[in-house]
Amino acid sequence: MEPYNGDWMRKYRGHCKLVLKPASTEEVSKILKYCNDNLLAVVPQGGNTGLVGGSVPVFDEIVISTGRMNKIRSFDEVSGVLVVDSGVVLEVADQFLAEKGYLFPLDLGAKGSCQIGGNVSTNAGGLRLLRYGSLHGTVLGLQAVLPDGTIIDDLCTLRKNNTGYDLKQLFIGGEGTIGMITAVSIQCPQRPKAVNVAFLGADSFEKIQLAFREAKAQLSEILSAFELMDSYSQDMVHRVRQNKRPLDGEYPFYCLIETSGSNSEHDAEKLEKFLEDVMSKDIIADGVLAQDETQIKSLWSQREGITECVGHFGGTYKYDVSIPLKDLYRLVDETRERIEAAGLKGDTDEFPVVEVVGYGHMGDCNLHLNVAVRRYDKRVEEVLEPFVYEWIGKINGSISAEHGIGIAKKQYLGFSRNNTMIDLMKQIKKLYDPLPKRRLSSVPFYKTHPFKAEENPPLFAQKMDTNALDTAEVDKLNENDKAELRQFLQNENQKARVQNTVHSLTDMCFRKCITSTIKNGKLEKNEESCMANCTERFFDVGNLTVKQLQNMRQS
Ligand code: FAD
Ligand code: 2HG
Ligand code: ZN
Repeated sequence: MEPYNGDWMRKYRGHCKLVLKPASTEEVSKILKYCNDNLLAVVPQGGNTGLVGGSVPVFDEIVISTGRMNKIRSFDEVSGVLVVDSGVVLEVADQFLAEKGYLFPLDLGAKGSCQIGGNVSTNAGGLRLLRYGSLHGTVLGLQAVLPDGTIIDDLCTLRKNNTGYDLKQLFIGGEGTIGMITAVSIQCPQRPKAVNVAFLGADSFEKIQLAFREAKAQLSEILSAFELMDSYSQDMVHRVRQNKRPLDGEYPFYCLIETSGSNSEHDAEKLEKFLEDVMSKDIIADGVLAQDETQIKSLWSQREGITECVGHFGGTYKYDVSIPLKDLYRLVDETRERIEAAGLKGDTDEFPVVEVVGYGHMGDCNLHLNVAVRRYDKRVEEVLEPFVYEWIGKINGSISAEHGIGIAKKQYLGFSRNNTMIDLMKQIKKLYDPLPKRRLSSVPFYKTHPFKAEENPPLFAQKMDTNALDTAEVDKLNENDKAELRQFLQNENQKARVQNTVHSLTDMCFRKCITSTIKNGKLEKNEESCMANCTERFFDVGNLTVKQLQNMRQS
């Protein structure tokens, strides 16, 4: 159960006891209907690579994992339209397309684990949005299941379809809050025959902006990525991997430029000319061009590896934001200043912060501000939040450029969306998931289902016990083993009963004590002590009753 209960950043944690792995849309429909009728909370989970805690069962929901829905349904080699189950891993889809001369129009560092349902649900942006656009444009159709089990079949494979509201758009980036995506049809471009990559160093962020402008002008239609990295992020990669740096010198800023076209020589020539030009104008201080596939991979890994290397020391506070280009890096500088002024950053273990780094999809005005920490620490969080969100709010940026809201940013939505919009979102949520009376106020609308109802908790444990045994296998055992198994099952059943009691007790106390919105899965101080009191009193009563019964039996 462990991998389903935690997230990639080791920041969010749930205690879910049941993971369901449907293999078809119909099975998803049956599960959701059952959970809806019985007020059981669920959370959809794909590859669990999300960076805002949205896929983690922080309210101990049932996890519905899409991993077994992993079929490529169809591919039209003329139109380039691919239809896949939501549990197909992104890299698997792209490899399938490569054999047909096509490309998946999304690429990102987690491609080996993330799934297409998760990508679409988060409206992931990734490394080539600059070239292939957002999933809001490339996804042509969806199959999804609403919380009450209703199947929405909209697996359209046509580009043009102006027949009323485009309902699929609500599921793209909807983070599973209004239903589960079970299949996706998507427009895929031809795989470029020629890919070239350059890695450049510059003396200032202003110069990187100039380089971006020149790249758009000179490389125009073949430009497929323009990625920013600061020296701190590259130092991290170097420190963790101990590898050779791509350039001989060290610079405050770096960018990775990729071109994708149909003529390798022509594209390489264009990129070389561009490089000569920006170096002669003193925009770029130094640069290197990849000579083969291995070098292309190695340059990309300097950029794609940042997330992993930054997390290497223990954890990362992540801010995935959209900011107008001219102000983009200022946020990193100001954040670093604040962390240093608070005395939280240093080289030894007593300091929680290792480094403050900035990088991202410069071509899309999307900055990733990462604060690498040795451990998650309230003092660091207080310096960062709400500071970062207020900063973004003031310049009309977006507090989530591509990772979504999840559990991490729910309470900060107001910095990027006004009340009218948030109210509309809540109404949409209610329309698709209408259980308002039974929902607890403390459960965010940014979750698929309300908290599970008091009367239902024992359900899971019993179900798992009966399903776990294959009677034919049991018959093969000798008498001793059978007796041992019986004893084991008796113990497990007893454990399950205790767990169920604790579960219903937790639910009851939860309802009584938790009145605020939960932030990062943590409770307020007064809520914590109320929960502790409530559970302790419950056990006191239990103990007294047992004692009283024993006394009665003895007398
Ligand atoms: P999960 O993490 O399992 O789920 C994400 C959210 O979608 C959750 O709210 C979940 O409940 C919901 N969900 C999942 N499946 C479904 C479904 N079938 N129906 C309805 N809801 C569902 N993101 C970017 O945008 N760009 C990047 O460049 C990028 N790079 C990354 C690099 C690394 C190393 C890592 C770890 C993450 C990166 N991410 C990036 C973040 C992440 O959003 C993506 O990895 C991916 O889109 C998540 O897919 P997943 O299958 O892992 O979804
Ligand atoms: C990337 O662009 C991803 O590499 C992850 O979106 C960003 O780790 C992050 O903050
Ligand atoms: Zn990103």
